[in-house]
Amino acid sequence: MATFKEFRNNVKPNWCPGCGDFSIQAAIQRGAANVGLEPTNLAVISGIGCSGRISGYINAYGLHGIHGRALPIAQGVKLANRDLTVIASGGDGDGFAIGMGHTIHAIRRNINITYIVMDNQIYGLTKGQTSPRSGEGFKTKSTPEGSIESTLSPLEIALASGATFVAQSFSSDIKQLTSLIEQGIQHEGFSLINVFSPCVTFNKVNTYDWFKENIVNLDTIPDYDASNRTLAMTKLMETGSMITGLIYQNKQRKSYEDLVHGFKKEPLAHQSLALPEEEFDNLVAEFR
Ligand SMILES: Cc1ncc(C[n+]2csc(CCOP(=O)(O)OP(=O)(O)O)c2C)c(N)n1
Ligand code: SF4
Repeated sequence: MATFKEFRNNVKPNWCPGCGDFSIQAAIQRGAANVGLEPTNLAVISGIGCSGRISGYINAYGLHGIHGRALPIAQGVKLANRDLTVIASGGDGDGFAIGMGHTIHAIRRNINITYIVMDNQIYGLTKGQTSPRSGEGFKTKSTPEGSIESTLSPLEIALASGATFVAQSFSSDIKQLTSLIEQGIQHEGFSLINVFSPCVTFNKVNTYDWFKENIVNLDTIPDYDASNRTLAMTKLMETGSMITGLIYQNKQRKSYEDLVHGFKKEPLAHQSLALPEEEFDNLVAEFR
């Protein structure tokens, strides 16, 4: 069985020292090993951004895609390879700005992949512009007088869009994050894990200390029930989306793959695409 070290490669991340993304990389490697995967069982598909580099830093199949397009690629990879564990990843700009349309439809489609958003509430790679996750009044080069747009709450949107697995964590809480990644991988459907991942270079507001002061860990809420969607929405709204832990899981709803009639389990590349003559004749007869 592979250990987390086998999910390491010899590529040195060029993230800034202290960037939250390092811990997310480590949590994915540990989570993959803990659920018994081998590097050849895993594909990590990412968008563009500092966070998007993650696919190059994990020893697994990987693809560093296009800004905002990690999910269409990841869903295609999964549908062609049902036995592969697929993780999609990228920044809050990637998934909640340019890629938001894909995010909503991937949520409601419910293909069995895990989507890990590295949420630093700013655009890091392009040197610090306001993102949809930035707070109101947030000052950057793109909003020098402070952001006048309201902050997007992607987890509330996810719940409203029919999500079957919604979780949130903090890059400093590697134990919780690793556990959520394991649960996300094991969930039979689309799992969304938003991870607060401080950008130490450009975001001087949402710092490690700021997150520590503002996060509300679900473990501190007695009798929280992650199968109760209304409760999940209420707690998100009450805390300004600052709750961490497993927020909502619906184990009843089947994945897209399980609902598609006749969808074969083996990878497309191993299937015979030849159509027996009798089946061909039947098909033609249907349209006569
Ligand atoms: C189609 C397209 N539009 C814009 C860009 C420029 N661009 C690259 S990364 C990025 C945003 C980065 O922010 P985020 O996705 O939050 O990731 P981070 O760098 O913060 O990890 C933008 C706007 C691009 N590469 N492609
Ligand atoms: S600019 Fe920010 S997000 Fe990008 S590597 Fe540096 S600390 Fe991380």
